[in-house]
Amino acid sequence: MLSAFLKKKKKDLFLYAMRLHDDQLEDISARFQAEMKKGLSAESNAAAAVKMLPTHVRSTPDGSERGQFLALDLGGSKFKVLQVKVREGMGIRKGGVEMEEKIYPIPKELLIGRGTELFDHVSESLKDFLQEKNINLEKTHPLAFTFSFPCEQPTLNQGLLLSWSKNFRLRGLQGKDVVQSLKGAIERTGGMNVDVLSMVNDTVATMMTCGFDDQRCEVGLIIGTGTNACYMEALRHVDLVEGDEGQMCVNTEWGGFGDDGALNEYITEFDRDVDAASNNPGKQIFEKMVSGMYLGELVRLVVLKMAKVGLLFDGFVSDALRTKGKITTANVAAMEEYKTGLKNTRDILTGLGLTPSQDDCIAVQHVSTIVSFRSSNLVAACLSAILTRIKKNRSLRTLTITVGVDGTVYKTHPQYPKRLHKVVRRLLPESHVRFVLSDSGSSKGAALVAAVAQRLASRRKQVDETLFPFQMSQEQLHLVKSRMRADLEAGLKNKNPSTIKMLPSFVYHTPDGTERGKYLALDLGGTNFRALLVNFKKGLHQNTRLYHKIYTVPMEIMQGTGEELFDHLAQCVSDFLDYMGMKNAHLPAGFTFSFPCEQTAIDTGTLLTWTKGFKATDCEGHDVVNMLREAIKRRNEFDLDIAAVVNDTVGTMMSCAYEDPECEVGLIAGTGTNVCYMEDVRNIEKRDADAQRMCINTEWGGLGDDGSLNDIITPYDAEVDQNSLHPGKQRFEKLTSGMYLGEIVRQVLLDLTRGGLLFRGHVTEALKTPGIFETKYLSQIESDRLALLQVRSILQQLGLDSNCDDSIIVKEVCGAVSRRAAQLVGAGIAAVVDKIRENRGLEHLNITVGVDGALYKLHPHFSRVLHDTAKVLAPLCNVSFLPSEEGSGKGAALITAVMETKN
Ligand code: 0WK
Ligand code: 0WK
Ligand code: BGC
Ligand code: BGC
Repeated sequence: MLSAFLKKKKKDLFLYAMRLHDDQLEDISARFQAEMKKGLSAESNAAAAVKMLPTHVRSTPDGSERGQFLALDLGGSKFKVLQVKVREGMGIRKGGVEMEEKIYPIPKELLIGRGTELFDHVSESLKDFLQEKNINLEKTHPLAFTFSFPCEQPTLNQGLLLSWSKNFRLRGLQGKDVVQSLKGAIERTGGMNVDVLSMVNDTVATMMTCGFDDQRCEVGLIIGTGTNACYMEALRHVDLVEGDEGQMCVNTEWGGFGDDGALNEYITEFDRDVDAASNNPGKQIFEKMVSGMYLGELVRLVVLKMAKVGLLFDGFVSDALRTKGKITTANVAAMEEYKTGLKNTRDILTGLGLTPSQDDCIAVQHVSTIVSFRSSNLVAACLSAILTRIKKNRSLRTLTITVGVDGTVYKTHPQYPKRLHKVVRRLLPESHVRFVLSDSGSSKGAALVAAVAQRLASRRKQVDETLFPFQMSQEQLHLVKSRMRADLEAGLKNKNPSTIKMLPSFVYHTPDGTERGKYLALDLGGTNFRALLVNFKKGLHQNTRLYHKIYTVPMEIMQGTGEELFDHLAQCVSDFLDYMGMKNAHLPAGFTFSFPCEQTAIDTGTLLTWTKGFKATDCEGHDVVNMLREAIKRRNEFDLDIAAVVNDTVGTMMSCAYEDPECEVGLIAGTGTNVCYMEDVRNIEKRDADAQRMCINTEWGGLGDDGSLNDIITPYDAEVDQNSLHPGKQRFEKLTSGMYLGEIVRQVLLDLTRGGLLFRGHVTEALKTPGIFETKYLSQIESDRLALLQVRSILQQLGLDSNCDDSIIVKEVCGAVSRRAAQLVGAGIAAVVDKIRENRGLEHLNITVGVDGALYKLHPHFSRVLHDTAKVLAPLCNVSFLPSEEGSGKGAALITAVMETKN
């Protein structure tokens, strides 16, 4: 007989391979970190053993979840049907959750039958639950589905089953959407209305359940029949999901760790035997070393081998000991009970038809300890890998986090939790890891996910409803085109006033390249004033020399007296002439004045009405050229010969026509919006001239001032118009130009925030401040290159504290408002070029539109949407758009040059 000591030695040897030392655990942790990376990255995910499945759960509970939900909890040791009331309903403790549940056993044969049969059983159980709990069968009940198997989820309520695991091995569902299968079964059962809002893995549901009471809970861990973990990963690392802002919960499916051989040196012969005898050999290697479905079997195989080699029961082996599953994980737990462990071991072995000696019992108890110790050690190693990754993601020195746990092994095995906690803390000494047991199963968490899904879905719906009026249908755009056309026609007629004034510009030709000489150009645009010196030299165009200086026009000047405004302009001109050293040059000047002026000649222009941000007094009805001349005279230090005053659209057309002779339309999409084009004189009733064509400044900004656009004007537009300097005027401009788009966005954001859909419903002072949302922010926010992070920092600058969902919605609102603006301008252009085509009786027209304005030039999408819309609405015109390089000032100089050569 072997000496007891030797025997003991040999026994220990047996289990030597199962004793894992910290350096081995650190090695396993490192390997698992590598596996996680592989699973997260798009190019290596397909071959990764650890699948790292995105769950579309983007946040842990934030206290706003509420609602009543049905819940199904399928895949663990017990299939449960539940009703979960979150913070709602009678007698609920403030902020509490009330649950009613019923466990429905699943007949064994169903676990290896057809998938549809299992879901029929699930659905019938659901119906039984509704009837038993007298839950109204008519009402549609939102349902949260916990399904504890690896599923690829394109969205929160879709789950393509990748493979079965544990003791489930059904046919016909792999690769299928299990939510559809559930819906199909519920339909087949009939008599109940259920809306499956979300499907989550049990780890995710467990994390959410524990996150309900502990905001720090960002990891979900199951050590039950199977084992698995999930955690909140930075979205930028989840390649399979678009977006890089915020977080998303990833279901690691760590049960598959080792399926690619990564754990081979830790696999013992017993593990191989368990795997070989399992219903999914080669799969879930890590799970088979750790989880409740296999621990008992591992112990049995070890004890069996030790008995066979005579180290136990004097070599006697009973049939029961040879029989698979005869030692359960519950037995293992019982054997490790503090006080009763040894007795339990004797009873269990006796139950297996063995007559164990005291040593045998101690040895077998020891085997159980080693096997379950290894399990908790392996879980600790992989858990510390996850926690280390989270720490790195957030570049934290120390991590304080909570892990939500569930599962029979963790819940019922006496030593397991303590051992696990101890090893995790030993592997991560500087972190503070709290473990919270999920006291009521995972369905509370599943319901919380459904509540979030419900809130997101309702928010989505409300945002879509809010933004729907901004979506222009082709019909609506065609209507706008025909209304624009009608008012262009009406504006040319003498009879009745038209919303579109169609102002003659007295410019009859576009440049022909013969222009020569030095000219001054003054350019009062929407946002600033520019003074330019343009020198047209012999030879090619690019020989034009141009110097300019930009001057701001302060608000108080824009809205002061006319005298102050023109004195300001004269002072800027004086500064420019000093700057150019030409105080005494007495040059001919062209004056671009981007406001509606009635002209009776090229060098006079009576301001009809201010627009945009201007409201200077004593100007409307006055000749702006005289007012400038007066101001220059008042300065009495230089003299100017203002030879022409043109609208900025006309200046832009001329400027671009200098480059491209086909340019016969000038478009401004800036602070304001407007277009001019070469109209046939025969169509201009109010002005006869002996030229074939004349450029008409349409002032199309006024379209709709007679209510013709009321069917597309939204309440937000009406609000912006009411708060504007010139209510009721320039309605088309107020739907399309830079001065107003930011305000429209602000009104929509205000409304969404008041509706609790944004910024958590906090209407900040910032959001109530007119003009705070400058149009430049739209351009920045909508740029594709800009991650949501930067959107948030823009919102931050505006004093709007936002989360990632908020920034997504803000970006959408900006997009809806700017897209509509570009489409409407596109419809306007289509009306203009089609008129020109018909004026000239052409089947097909090639034409170029010269464009200027910050909105067109700086907005990331405006110009493309404008081009596409014009193309669709004027298919018989081939319209090219030519952004003006030097602004309309050059155009004014060109016109002046034309005038000079004529005189
Ligand atoms: C209870 C949870 C369930 C999960 C189970 C896992 O409610 O979602 O699947 O824990 O533990 P098991 O029942 O497999 O031991
Ligand atoms: C630059 C032109 C100017 C015009 C302006 C419009 O030179 O005449 O008024 O573009 O763009 P905004 O400055 O309004 O964006
Ligand atoms: C499944 C996981 C599940 C785990 C715990 C594993 O077999 O693949 O999806 O989370 O068991 O139930
Ligand atoms: C003015 C037009 C100008 C346009 C673009 C509008 O507000 O009425 O004259 O062309 O803005 O600057």
